[in-house]
Amino acid sequence: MSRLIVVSNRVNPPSAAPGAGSQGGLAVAIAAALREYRGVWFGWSGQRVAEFSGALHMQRVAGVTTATVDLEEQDVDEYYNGYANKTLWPLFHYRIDLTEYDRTFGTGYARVNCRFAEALLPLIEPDDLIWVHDYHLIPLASELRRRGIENRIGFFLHIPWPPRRLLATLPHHDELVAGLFDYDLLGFQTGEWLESFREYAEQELGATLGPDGSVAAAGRRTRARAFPIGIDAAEFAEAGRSAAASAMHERMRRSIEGRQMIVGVDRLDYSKGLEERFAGYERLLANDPARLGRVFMLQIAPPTREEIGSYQEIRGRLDALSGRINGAYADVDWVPIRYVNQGYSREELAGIYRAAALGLVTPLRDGMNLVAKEYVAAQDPKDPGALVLSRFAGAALQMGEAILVNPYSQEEIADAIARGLDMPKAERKRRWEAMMHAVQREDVVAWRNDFVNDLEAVRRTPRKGG
Ligand code: ADQ
Repeated sequence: MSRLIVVSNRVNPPSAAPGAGSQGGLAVAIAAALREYRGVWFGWSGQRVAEFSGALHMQRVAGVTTATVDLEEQDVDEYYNGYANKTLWPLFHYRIDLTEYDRTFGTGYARVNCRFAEALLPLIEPDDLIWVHDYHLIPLASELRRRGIENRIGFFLHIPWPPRRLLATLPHHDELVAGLFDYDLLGFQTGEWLESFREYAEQELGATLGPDGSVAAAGRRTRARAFPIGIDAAEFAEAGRSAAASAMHERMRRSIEGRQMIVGVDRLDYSKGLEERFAGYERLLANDPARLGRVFMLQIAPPTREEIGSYQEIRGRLDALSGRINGAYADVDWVPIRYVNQGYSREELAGIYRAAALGLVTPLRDGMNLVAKEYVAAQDPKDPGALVLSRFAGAALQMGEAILVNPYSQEEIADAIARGLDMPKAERKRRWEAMMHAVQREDVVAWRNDFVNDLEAVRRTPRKGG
């Protein structure tokens, strides 16, 4: 079996102490992949240094070997906060209004990808499979090929692929996308994003599309497929059976005091539709005063990317909005929104999800959305909660038994919440069973096996002239 090298911007090895702090969906997925393969996880350490040295920090944590490099302040500004999170993230989430185009961002992005390739080079053995993750690292394969690497290299995009006409607003978009043709395999979350990519390749790059998923342009050929990511369903079920989960479930049960709890769990990001969600919930309270005092919403939203202006602004707006709604509707013994800005361990999250009558997952645009899957996995099979899910999350394609909504519409959100809260138990169980089946079948193990097997099956013909 080939060795696996995983490359992602941040490296989050599995925590040595179970339950100590939170781990994002990607971190859990990658740790699960590396547990089985004799591999290395490479990326940025998260540390900033005065001068880039390329020195590798090697570590072994809970069976996973990690190799990280530090970056300079300017690298972090231009590559991470700049091109990745001020340019590509908003653009790929259809937020052209928030997208910043600055030439220095592009330069920094190219420089860091070049630095990553240099640092990674000594770790690569001839048979290794290299699996690169996400929008921070699109040019990495080209940088490795330029240095003579002929290994099989795959790329997985965790976020949506935008429509062609949106992507065309990015200066040098064609150069960026051309870099993807140095990968042997490209993975997208859903058929919809895959289609957008193929259309872009055909229309903008004159690519030829093959029936087997191959996409060829400018003398290079890659293969593109949808690989919907899942959660580690077995691990999450185990987290749900832990003492920490039970303790949290009991704590929630006591504080719910017979009311119905609606739960939302998201990184504090404008793509998650939190303002629209609060406004939709407010509409419910305004439409249906009988629910006052009988329902409340718990929104957990730890801040992310706090150095970026658009994130500071949305945080300010959410503080104001939750404050306004609570001010308008709260009573001496009840508040409609419990708005919490901290993270919780996976065990605690499992206990919180289970205590809720309804999960509210309404991103405006989301590559997949693992919270929807975690919510389903955490439910009590005998009395599961209902799920309201945005039709613009990749997860909606696999979870058609959720109550699907247009997250931009306050009325639809309000109606969907009411419907979910009032749904008879038999219907909740029927819908939950169908969703749970999909969550278990299309879990992170299937996702990883699928991708790695496809990558392993690639036959490479060495390129001429790099
Ligand atoms: P994210 O945008 O981070 O991921 P998501 O898929 O929902 O979105 O994953 C979030 C993860 O963070 C979940 O595992 C969740 O439990 C965890 N999390 C969120 N809030 C938390 C909190 N308060 N405490 C603890 N944990 C918390 C990106 C893409 C998604 C895609 C994933 C995986 O944007 O569309 O599904 O990658 O590919």
